Amino acid sequence: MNYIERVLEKLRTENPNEPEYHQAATEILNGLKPVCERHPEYEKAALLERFVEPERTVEFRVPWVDDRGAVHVNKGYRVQFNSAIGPYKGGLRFHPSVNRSVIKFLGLEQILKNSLTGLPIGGGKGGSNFDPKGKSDNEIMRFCQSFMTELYRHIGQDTDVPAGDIGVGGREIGFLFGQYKRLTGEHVGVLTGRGLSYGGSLARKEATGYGLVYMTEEAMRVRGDGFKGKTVLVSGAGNVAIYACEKAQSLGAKVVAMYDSNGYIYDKAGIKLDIVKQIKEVERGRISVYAERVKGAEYHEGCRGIWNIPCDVALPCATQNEIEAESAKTLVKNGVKYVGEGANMPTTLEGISVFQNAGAVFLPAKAANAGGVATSALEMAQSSGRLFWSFEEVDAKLKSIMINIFNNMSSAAKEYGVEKDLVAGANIAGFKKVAEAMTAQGIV
Ligand code: NDP
Ligand code: 2IT
Repeated sequence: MNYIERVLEKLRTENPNEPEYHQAATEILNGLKPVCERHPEYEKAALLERFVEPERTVEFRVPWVDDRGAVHVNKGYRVQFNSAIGPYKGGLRFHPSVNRSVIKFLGLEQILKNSLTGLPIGGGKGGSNFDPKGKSDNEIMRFCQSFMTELYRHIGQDTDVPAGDIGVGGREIGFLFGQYKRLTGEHVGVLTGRGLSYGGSLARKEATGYGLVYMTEEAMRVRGDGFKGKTVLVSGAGNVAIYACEKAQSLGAKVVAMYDSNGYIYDKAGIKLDIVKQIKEVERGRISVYAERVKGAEYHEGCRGIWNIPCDVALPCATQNEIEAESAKTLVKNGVKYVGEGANMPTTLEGISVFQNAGAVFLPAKAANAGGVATSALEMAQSSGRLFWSFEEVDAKLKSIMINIFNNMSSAAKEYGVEKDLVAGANIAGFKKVAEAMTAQGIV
């Protein structure tokens, strides 16, 4: 067994029943093979063993009372994975599927994603198996207050800075921030994705989706191609999906389908995004309503069917493992040319191989969706400097960060002899800086 196989074997044995964590670690470490061959000193320093082990995992009880007076208890998590290059940074996810494995896969990915941004942020992630669906604003507030009543002692503007993820948007960040401030008395940049009236940054809301499209556009540009006239599928109908759709449309693409966890809409004439925003951002309703409001649009129960729609570009922006091998094969058969991952790990390992073997351009999540956390880091900079930048300023920085990441992962892939493999390129480019910082800081 070589070094990487031994590390993966140890990880699987010591962390049984954590399939998402195993999947992310396998993808990352396999991509690092050429780096470890070039740097035998990493094995002597057990660098990979340290890299895949969180510095700290906090697991806690979150009790709360619903509107009828019934008491509920959820699990809360914060995994502080790696602080080699900066304070822990990463979102909070509220979704019934959240468990230790999901938070650890997200945290591990986050280390390399944050490194790729070029900004000084380490990796962390957190969340709860709380299901926000169907809850009143008051229930959401009470849950967030209870969650923060434990979390506040573990975070800080210079130690660990959470943000949003699935189920955690502007409303939740507001409630979480209010409780943090009440407990500590400090109005500081301890959370990002804050509202504009209390320390947030312009363009943070749009950043992940816009960033994804900026990177995909760059991948097209170097091939003499562009979004104009392209047919695009966007999965999800949340924060990332909506702003990916908006930017792709503004570049002349036709987005024909989106979904939420119940089913997908197909609008041959092109999605009317103002209607999606009204349903999802204002009414917090189901995407099925779109087909009731838009003539000619179809609604289909179930999500997977979306990948049967022929397209040039697929932008999975909902959740992990939404594209498995079968869906990837269908997309390839129907002529997909670009796949940009807006969600974290939306493609299975087998699905990635299908795309790469077919010669589709595959932009991996840790690079393609890094625009969100990069703009969070810009929000942190504005908080520390007591500054407020214009939308144009933040958006221009975001775009240049995404193009830099694209160039860095492409050249890392080339440098290590895996030219077409941007998955390996992203892992290598992200890991180099983390490895250097960990090495410089000794065995910690
Ligand atoms: P939101 O909660 O705003 O939206 C999530 C969307 O995905 C909803 O439409 C939701 O549908 C759908 N979805 C969630 N789980 C499932 C599921 N199991 N099956 C089908 N659909 C599902 O989250 P975001 O848009 O913020 O996050 C989407 C993805 O992007 C996640 O993978 C997240 O980790 C990643 N990401 C987010 C960033 C950010 O800045 N927000 C930054 C980088 C990555 P429903 O409403 O029915 O649950
Ligand atoms: O997955 C992610 O990068 C996020 N959910 C955003 C994290 C952040 O700190 O902005």
